[in-house]
Amino acid sequence: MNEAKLNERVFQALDRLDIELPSWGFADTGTRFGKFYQEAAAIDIYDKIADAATVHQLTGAASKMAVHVLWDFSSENTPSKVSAVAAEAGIRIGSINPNLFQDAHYKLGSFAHPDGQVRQQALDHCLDSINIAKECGSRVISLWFADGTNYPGQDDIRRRKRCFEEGLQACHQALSPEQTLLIEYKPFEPAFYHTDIADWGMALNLAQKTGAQAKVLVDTGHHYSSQNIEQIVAWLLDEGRLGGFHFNDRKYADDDLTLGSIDPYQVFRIFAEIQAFGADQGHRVELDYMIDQSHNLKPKIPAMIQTVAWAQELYAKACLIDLEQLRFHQRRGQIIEAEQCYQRAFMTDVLPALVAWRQAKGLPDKPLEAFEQSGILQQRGRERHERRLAMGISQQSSYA
Ligand code: PSV
Ligand code: MN
Repeated sequence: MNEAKLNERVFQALDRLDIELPSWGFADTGTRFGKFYQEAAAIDIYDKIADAATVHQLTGAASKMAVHVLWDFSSENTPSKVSAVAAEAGIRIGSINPNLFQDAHYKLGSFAHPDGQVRQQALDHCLDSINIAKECGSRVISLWFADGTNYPGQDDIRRRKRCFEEGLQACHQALSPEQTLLIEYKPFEPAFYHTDIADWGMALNLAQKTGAQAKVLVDTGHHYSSQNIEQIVAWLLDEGRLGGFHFNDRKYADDDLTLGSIDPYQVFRIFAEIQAFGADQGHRVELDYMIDQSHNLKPKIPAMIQTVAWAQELYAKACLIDLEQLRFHQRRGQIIEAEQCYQRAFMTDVLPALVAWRQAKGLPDKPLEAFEQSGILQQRGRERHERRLAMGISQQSSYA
């Protein structure tokens, strides 16, 4: 492929790619063993908006921020105020994530809890979240349930399944026509015997029973080792039920590592399925790409810039697969040649084209370096440190 053609393809691909950042990825978080605090970590929703906006300003590809209802809204921080501040900062509020796992009532589950009152509480929270989405002008309500059990015999798995069908249908009825309900699956954690929505098949089954606006969300960290995620993506696309992604990488379980840090070829293969599907359909595939990472060790804003920039490279590489050639070799059973269509695209250096795209958009050539030179991290660190002192918030390590 000559340079002009390559640039054209990459530019078209990059113009399409927008990745939502998680508000929770800018705040202090930890593992169950403790927290490593960062001075520049966001204290409140407005800091998170400022940080997400910085990532967008430098990468041009992260115009929305996902929010978690309980963590980000309050009687003071209302949806309209939060969205107005986001708009002023040049971004929008993206997916709305209800919180159905933190409250002590949810010890035995939310939608599948044995007690109808708790199930109702969970449903009410989802209905409130759908309204919050409407107020924020957000299209997406993203549901993740920690529901499950820890011991064989602990509860009736079929009853729990039917409760999910009921709860999700009730949510669906409250959606406005342009809204989408995303159903996320996860095999384990915090439940360690069975999780009610453990895999993509269960999520797909529930989405199909829920209604046309219910889709499946694939969190790349929520699979057993060596599961073929791009096959799941291909099947969900073919069923018209792929809603979006939570991107992150993992080595062992739900490790929340940076996208593509362990296996960039897998991200490329996922993007390849999406591009091929779009080409076969003759139109752009509408998906919600989101990052679900909370960096414990890396500084948060640069980690997000790194993530978005790397996603752009991998997406651009995937758009270089010569689909005509690929299909030609596939039909003839030419395995090596077909595989090389993938390998050549993956190995192509798209960085010069990405830099040219950045220049065309008035973005810095090197967003990470630009961020480092800006001094923003130090400045926000100082300012937030002072604010924490004034508010009496301690950042003492929780390690003994
Ligand atoms: C659960 O592990 C999850 O992936 C869900 O998407 C949550 O919303 C998110 O992490 C943050 O806790
Ligand atoms: Mn997730």
